[in-house]
Amino acid sequence: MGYYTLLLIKPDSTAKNHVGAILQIVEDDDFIIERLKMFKMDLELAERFYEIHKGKDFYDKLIKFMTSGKIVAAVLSRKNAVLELRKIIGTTDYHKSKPETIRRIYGETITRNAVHASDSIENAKEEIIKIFPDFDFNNNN
Ligand code: FUP
Repeated sequence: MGYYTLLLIKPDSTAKNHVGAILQIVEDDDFIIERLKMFKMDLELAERFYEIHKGKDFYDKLIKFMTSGKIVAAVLSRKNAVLELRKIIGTTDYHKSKPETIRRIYGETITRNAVHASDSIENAKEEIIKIFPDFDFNNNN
């Protein structure tokens, strides 16, 4: 299920110097970092990235948070990448996550929950293209 997935290390994590620790967790779980960049999301990209949540009660708070500071975006690969990354990030609501998961270790609230990971192969592809428009899924290296 899905060789590539997208990881976003959110503004709460970059502000607290957790980038290296989070990347270490994914590398220790056999993910390969294929692409990596640090930048501040502008409003246009944040709205496109989270368009599925437009209209929900938490949408404005989510957009404000995601544009509030630098993020790190990574295309990661491994067998069953989508599923395996979701396993190690934990649940949306960080405090319900299993111990040892990234959100449980580094999350602060349901919005400031440390990381994003694509939740399906289809979404992984769409999200990777939004952040890395020139990513070539057939000939990455
Ligand atoms: P996830 O796929 O686990 O990131 O969760 P969702 O796609 O359901 O939510 C996307 C983001 O919206 C979450 F990372 C955090 C934020 N969110 C809230 O702030 N409040 C909520 O009640 C639900 C989600």
